Amino acid sequence: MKGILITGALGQLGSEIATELRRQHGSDRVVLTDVRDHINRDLVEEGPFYKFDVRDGKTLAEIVEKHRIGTIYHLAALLSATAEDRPQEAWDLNLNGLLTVLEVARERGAAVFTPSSIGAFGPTTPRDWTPQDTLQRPTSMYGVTKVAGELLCDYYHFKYGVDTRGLRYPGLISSKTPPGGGTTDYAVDIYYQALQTGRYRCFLKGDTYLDMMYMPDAVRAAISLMEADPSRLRHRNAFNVTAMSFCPEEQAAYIRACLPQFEIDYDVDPVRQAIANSWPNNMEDYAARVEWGWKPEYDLEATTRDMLRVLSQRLE
Ligand code: NAD
Ligand code: AKB
Repeated sequence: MKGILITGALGQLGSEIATELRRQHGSDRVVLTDVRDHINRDLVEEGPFYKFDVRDGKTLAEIVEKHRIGTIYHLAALLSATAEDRPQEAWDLNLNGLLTVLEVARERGAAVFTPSSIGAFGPTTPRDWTPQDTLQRPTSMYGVTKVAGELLCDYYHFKYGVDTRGLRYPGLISSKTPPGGGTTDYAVDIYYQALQTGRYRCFLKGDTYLDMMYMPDAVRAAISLMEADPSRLRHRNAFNVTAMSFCPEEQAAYIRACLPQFEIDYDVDPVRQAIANSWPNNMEDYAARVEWGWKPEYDLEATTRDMLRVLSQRLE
């Protein structure tokens, strides 16, 4: 069987996809790559790891050849808040990084998974039950790169036959690796602060609804999509997937059910609030359910209980 390679493997999503793929296939068969190597040292040390910039196509091609890679999970990117701060850098990494991966995949016959995001939608997109196929005119640099990336992946599929697949992830909540510069980061930080200080100052308004997903569902979604029967896929880049939609006030209420003294207040960041205002309140994910059997397992209550359980053990 061919190997699997992950770019951005030490980040929030990569570290968890890496752990699951190595559990399923063995550490030697899952090659991790990232531009940094000082975090998640367990992953760096337990199997093949290469530190390089994903835009270095020569190095990537050599590694793909050496390890007989059949599938690339391409996760190296700048997220929405960082991208808005450094838009030119975001364009360069998010699109030239993707183009580099697609070119190597085309030359070596590898399949490519690339996450898109709720950020691929914009203020003119229907905000409630956002359809799979709809207007996409995002106003953030992150969103611009995500829409362009979706189109580029479809192009490589139709033009060159590369097996490209992707998901429009909502905000991801996880306990292992902290999030890396997104608008939905509050939904993770709130659990750490609830346990450590009993209070949280939120940078989004309390009534801002956004789609979210707990990491075990996000990992399962990516792997299921890459294992799906291609003849059933009418869409490819990228499928809406969601598990829950809530606002900070509601999340605080669920935390209070476990930690009654918990308090939240607000100090709104206009940049991240503007990004959140341009994203859907909640998406429909019917195409993913029909075409490859997507079904989430964690709602807000289950996510909150599990996050508080895992983090309270870790922070002891
Ligand atoms: P992250 O910031 O946690 O991880 C990204 C990783 O990419 C980091 O480990 C970083 O070191 C690495 N990286 C950065 N620049 C690089 C370069 N030049 N070369 C190689 N590696 C580089 O991000 P994440 O949350 O894990 O996101 C992964 C993907 O999922 C991204 O495409 C992101 O847009 C998408 N996504 C994430 C979320 C979320 O809530 N986390 C939601 C929707 C979509
Ligand atoms: C971000 O907020 O940038 C990410 C995302 C939803 O794409 N979490």
